[in-house]
Amino acid sequence: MVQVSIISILLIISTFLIGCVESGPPEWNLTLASGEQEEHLTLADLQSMPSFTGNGYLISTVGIRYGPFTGKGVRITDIASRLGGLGETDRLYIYGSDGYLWVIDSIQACGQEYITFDTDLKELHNKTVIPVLMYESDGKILTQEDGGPVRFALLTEEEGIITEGSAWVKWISRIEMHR
Ligand SMILES: Nc1nc2c(c(=O)[nH]1)N[C@H]1C(S)=C(S)[C@@H](COP(=O)(O)O)O[C@H]1N2
Ligand SMILES: [Mo]
Repeated sequence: MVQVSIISILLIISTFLIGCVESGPPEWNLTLASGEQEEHLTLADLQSMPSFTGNGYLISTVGIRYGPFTGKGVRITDIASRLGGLGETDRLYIYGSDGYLWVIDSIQACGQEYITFDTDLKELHNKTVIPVLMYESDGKILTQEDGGPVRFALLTEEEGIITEGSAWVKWISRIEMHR
């Protein structure tokens, strides 16, 4: 009797442990919303879309520099196209899973009108950046600490251009088209 209950307790414990290992963290997905319509993209969906690879280098409000590194992701203009395209007066609302929100218009979606600096932190004017949903940094999947699995990023063709960190929305979870 005692042996039977020990075996059943072990069975229950092992089932529980296997359950824990199998469940893991919930799978990430991105909600794209336009009016009443919603679409959900997995990381694999994003990785199968055309990508852009370029230079990433940001500075936080308190002056911490992250980079330089090579970032890879899907252009925000390609995401906007999936949502029917971004007109002159439309806006994209880009949300992090913590509720952080960054709003861009069609000019910013095309990479203009961002604050950029050279490596001496002298402000540069009229620099075009390439805004992407970044899922890779220096060839590796983005960590949670770096805003992964997917972060809004301002990449550049040219090296040595620093962008202002507040646009780099971490833990992207939802993008809404507002017309
Ligand atoms: N989801 C999310 N993304 C975010 C933020 C945030 O609070 N939540 N802070 C922004 C700001 S203000 C900066 S400067 C950069 C870098 O912030 P960190 O140094 O706190 O990582 O991330 C940006 N992305
Ligand atoms: Mo910031």
